[in-house]
Amino acid sequence: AKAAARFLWEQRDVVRTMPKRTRSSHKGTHGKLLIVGGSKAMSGAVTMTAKAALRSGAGLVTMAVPETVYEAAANRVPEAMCRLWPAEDGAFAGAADWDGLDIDAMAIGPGMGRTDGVRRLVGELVRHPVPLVIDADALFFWDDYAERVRGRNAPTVITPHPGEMARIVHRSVREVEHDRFGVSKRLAMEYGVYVVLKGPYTIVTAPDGAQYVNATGNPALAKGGSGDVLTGIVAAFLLQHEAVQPAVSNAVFVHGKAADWLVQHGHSPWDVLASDVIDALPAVLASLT
Ligand code: NPW
Ligand code: AMP
Ligand code: MG
Repeated sequence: AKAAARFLWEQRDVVRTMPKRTRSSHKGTHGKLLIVGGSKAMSGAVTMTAKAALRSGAGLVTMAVPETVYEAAANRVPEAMCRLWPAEDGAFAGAADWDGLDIDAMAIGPGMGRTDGVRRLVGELVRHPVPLVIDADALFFWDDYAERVRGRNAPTVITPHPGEMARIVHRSVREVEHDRFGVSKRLAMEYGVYVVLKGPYTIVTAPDGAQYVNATGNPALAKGGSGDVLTGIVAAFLLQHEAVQPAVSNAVFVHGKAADWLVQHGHSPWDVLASDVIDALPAVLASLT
């Protein structure tokens, strides 16, 4: 049998694969990202994703949110554009409004909730043929659209934490944690997706089964919002890298490194907020140029 291809993705790999920003670039060069998320009870998630994406170099970011959370979302990230999609009970009502939307990549899930409207919307969004990051509540409906994901002809990245992964593969969290490599690899190869199984030592698995382990990050990230920030970095890097795996691994590395930087610069493992992780991105990215 062929030996398992497993690699540690280190700082030198990041430095080697980070894209350069050319002198002649303009905001369109670096990609138009659509982030679909938010609900009345969770309006912060989508704004953290948007801000993280902008801090990670995305050229133009639009947040599509249920119309009921529009003001909360728009007011928090002035650099992002905002699109109001139909709402029902404070969450998405199920229909996407693509009118005049021109996008290069999409991230879906943060704070969406799990209503039937969200279920219908997510099923529609995965049909759109652009690079796609699926996270959080959008992963809750995996069984509904998994076959459609297999047929996508643009890259798909999913970013489950162990609880979300357990639901996707119909196993317990214990079983997932016991075989993180095996569970990730089977899922990635079966559906042709890039799988980011989060936690200490996040594993990125490519559709060909190759696996890349990340060693940055610390328990300061064990707080609500951390994953929403990661999703924004992943989406922004997808827009700017030539290849998907380095984009995803670099995003995971930078996210963890930002948390490490914080605890080395006056923060404790207790106090760090997901927003602080976004605010630490400049220091980390500057160290990689
Ligand atoms: P437990 O808690 O240990 O018993 P869910 P979610 C289990 C939004 N947010 N890491 C865990 O078990 C997100 O974007 C909005 C994590 C529990 O049973 C989503 O849309 C915020 N979980 C939505 O909330 C800030 C683990 O998995 C389940 C685990 C729901 O996301 C916060 C949790 O997963 C948040 O990001 C592990 N290692 N191991 C905002 N400000 O707007 C086991 N679990 O139920 O899918 O919920 O991750 O909180
Ligand atoms: P989520 O559960 O979706 O908010 O995602 C949590 C994020 O924080 C993921 O990127 C995890 O890898 C990271 N994280 C959570 N706890 C730890 C930990 N103890 N050590 C390192 N990273 C962590
Ligand atoms: Mg999450």
